[in-house]
Amino acid sequence: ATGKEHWPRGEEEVWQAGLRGVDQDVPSITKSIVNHVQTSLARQAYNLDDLGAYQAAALSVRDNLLVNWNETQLNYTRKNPKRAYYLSLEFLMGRTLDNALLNLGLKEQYRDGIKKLGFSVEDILDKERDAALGNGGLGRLAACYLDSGSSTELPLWGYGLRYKYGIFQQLISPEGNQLEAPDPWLDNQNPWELPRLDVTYEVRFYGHAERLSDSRGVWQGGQEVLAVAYDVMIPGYGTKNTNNLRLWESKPKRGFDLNSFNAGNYEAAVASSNSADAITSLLYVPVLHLLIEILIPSSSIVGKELRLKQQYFWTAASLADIIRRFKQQGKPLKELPDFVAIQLNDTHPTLAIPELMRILLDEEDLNWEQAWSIVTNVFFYTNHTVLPEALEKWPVPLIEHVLPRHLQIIYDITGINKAVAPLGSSSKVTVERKFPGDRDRLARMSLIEEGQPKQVRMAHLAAIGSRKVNGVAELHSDLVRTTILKDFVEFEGSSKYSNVTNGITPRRWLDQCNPELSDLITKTLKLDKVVWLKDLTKLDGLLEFTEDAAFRKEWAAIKQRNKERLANYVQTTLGLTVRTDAMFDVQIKRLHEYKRQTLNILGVIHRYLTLKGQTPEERKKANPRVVFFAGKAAPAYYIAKLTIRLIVNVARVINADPDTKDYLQLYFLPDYSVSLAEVLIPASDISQHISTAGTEASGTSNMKFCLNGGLLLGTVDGANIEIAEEVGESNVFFFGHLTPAVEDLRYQHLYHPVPLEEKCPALHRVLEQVSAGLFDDADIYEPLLNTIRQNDYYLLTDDFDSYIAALAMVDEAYADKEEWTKKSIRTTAKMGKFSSDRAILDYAESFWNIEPIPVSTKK
Ligand code: T68
Repeated sequence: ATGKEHWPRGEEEVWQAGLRGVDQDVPSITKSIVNHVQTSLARQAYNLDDLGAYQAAALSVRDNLLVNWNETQLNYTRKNPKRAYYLSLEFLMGRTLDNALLNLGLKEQYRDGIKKLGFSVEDILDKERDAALGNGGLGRLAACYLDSGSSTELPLWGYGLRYKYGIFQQLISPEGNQLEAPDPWLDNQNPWELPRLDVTYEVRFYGHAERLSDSRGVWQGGQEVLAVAYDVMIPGYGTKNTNNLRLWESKPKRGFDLNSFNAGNYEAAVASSNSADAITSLLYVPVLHLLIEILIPSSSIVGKELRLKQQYFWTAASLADIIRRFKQQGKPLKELPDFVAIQLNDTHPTLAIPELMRILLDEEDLNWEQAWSIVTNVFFYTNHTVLPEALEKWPVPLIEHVLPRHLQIIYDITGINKAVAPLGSSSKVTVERKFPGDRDRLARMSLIEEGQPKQVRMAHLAAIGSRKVNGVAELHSDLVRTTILKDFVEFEGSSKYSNVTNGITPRRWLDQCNPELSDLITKTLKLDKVVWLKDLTKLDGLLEFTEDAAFRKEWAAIKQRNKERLANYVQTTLGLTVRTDAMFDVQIKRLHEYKRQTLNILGVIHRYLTLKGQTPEERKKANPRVVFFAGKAAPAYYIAKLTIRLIVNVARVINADPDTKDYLQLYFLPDYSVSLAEVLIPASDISQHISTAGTEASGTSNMKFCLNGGLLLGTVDGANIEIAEEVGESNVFFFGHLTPAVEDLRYQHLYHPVPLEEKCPALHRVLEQVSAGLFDDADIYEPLLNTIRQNDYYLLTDDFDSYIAALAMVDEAYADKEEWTKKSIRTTAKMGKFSSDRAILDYAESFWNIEPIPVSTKK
């Protein structure tokens, strides 16, 4: 397909010579870097620091990505395959340069070239700022899926928002309080994005909507905001395929209001332009905590409206872009589901459902049945939580104010105005006919929750508007089917409600973060590393080497060097000396009561008190441990912030105690990020995933630790269960009550409470010491301790003893170093299932019906 028709102008040979791509030998690389120093950065060798060298190297690598990106997009345009779009409000990308070098297979060439220019590749890589456009697991999952989409050559694009500020930077005050600072990550120019100032859409807010017929309407007036596209190239591993992540920036449609300006009212002149800019200025931090809403009900109204505007702005711009691309094929809209699949990452993009209905009904003149049939074959919805307080609901008056036409459509979908077809169904089967007289069921299933004010239940809208609904691990998907969406399963049948267990990209989470282990695996498996990194089940070839003492020695030595790398990081960033001959025990994740960092810190205190009560001789038998915590708390989440404060103050006391400091050290590492995870994960001997059973949908860091040969200490929850199934229960440390017991235990707490000193004396002793002021002022932690003493919703009092017993088993197992290393090898060997390539191919085959479209390597 490189016939003359593709050379619209000039001389073909000249074009062909130019199109041969970027030369990738070391001399060409140094030339390209120097060139960028001079002409892109306008600098010279004599004033070039590491940051400048990073920027020039990044621009040089970007040239390679752009060539591949262009070829990939041209290939898609020519072949017109069905495409999938991943709509996510969060993409937690971390750094790009190292990943791009590894995916392109250019790391060694750039290492040499950069060295020849007088810099070190490690120093340069360290200058890059994380792109932290996400909160936690949900955002990092989206980033792993993009890596896998490109690596498996699927036509998959991401759509998100280009926040000016990513997740806040976390500082820890001397008292141990979390302080938040802005993250102006774009202050240094970002070489990884391509502004597409010509790709813009207008997005409307407010105004008024009128009905024109049963299903059609018009929406006019209000505010119009411009969405501008920024494209981020997503290179595949070991392939030229390079997909696109399109991030929208908001911009005022008109510069400023001339009337106000002319009248001398400058503030009013820029007010509407400021409100347009505001839409994409900040990443929203979820406050998954009811209390805040109850205590300060109006505190967040402005914030809420902004969040709703973000969601609509992003879904409207993305849909407009997707439909424009589809229309270029000249096909009728009824074929949209044959060419487009849209995955909704949680309920955040659910407004896409009424928005597509609005486009099809009001702008494209389709009737309700035609439109609904298109919609319900285009969308797919992934749920990431069953915690009731985390399910999204929007007040009806707010939607009515911001999106009046969408509210009408939502009411039409729920059937209030369409008596024959409730729940948007185009068939005659309705909830009312299937369950006659069951009014409770209708109320439970309604998209609208009664109350003051009425609220729209976004999970219900996402479920009924989608072709498939999935949870993110087997247990979680079961809970979705049997709890929050039970009525929908009973109405629609269970085949629509399925599971895709999460995955992680082994490129970043093994090859990039743990290069020595990656090399050892490549050497041992005698496979090209591209082969096993693209088919991670190949890792099980390591099993036969568990009995090989020389191999075990190398394996353990790499873990040791990774521990030293982490200790080195702590020394240079915090000025603290970590002992590296101890077991490294790590818990890193967002701070939340359900994740139970509190259980961990109370366990640490228990260990400390036990050591303190021992003679020096007795202590010598202890397994020395270094415990690491990292994670951010939502700024308004008081209890989570108190937990951080407790950890920091316990650390201060323990690390200074001469009796125990050889046996127990404790660190809270500030400002957790993707890059910090890349240092922590390879260094862990054991990691903790200890949520109350049934609350952690999946977890993905559990997979990352195990892939790097760290063992898992956890509850029977989320993906921990599937990890144990793969690696064998003898290689994980499980404890705690199981999901089915949780409800009964909570009931007992409320109606048959047992005093703590009887129920769990060990925990009682720990709480007494905290209350007595052993670590800080006596009263400070009472609100935190009271969550445990009073109704203990997350069951710390029920699980504490079995948690302490599990910690003891970990100590015992670690005492036999050879046996421990065998467990470590077996764990890595059985992690093949958790590659995000497996997960994305599952979405591609079972949901989206899309296929790999490799860029031909022929010139
Ligand atoms: C996480 N969810 C789950 N949410 O907690 C975790 N929420 O079990 C799972 O492994 C992961 O998703 C991937 O499936 C989140 O990370 C959020 O960050 C979030 C953000 C905004 C609003 C609500």
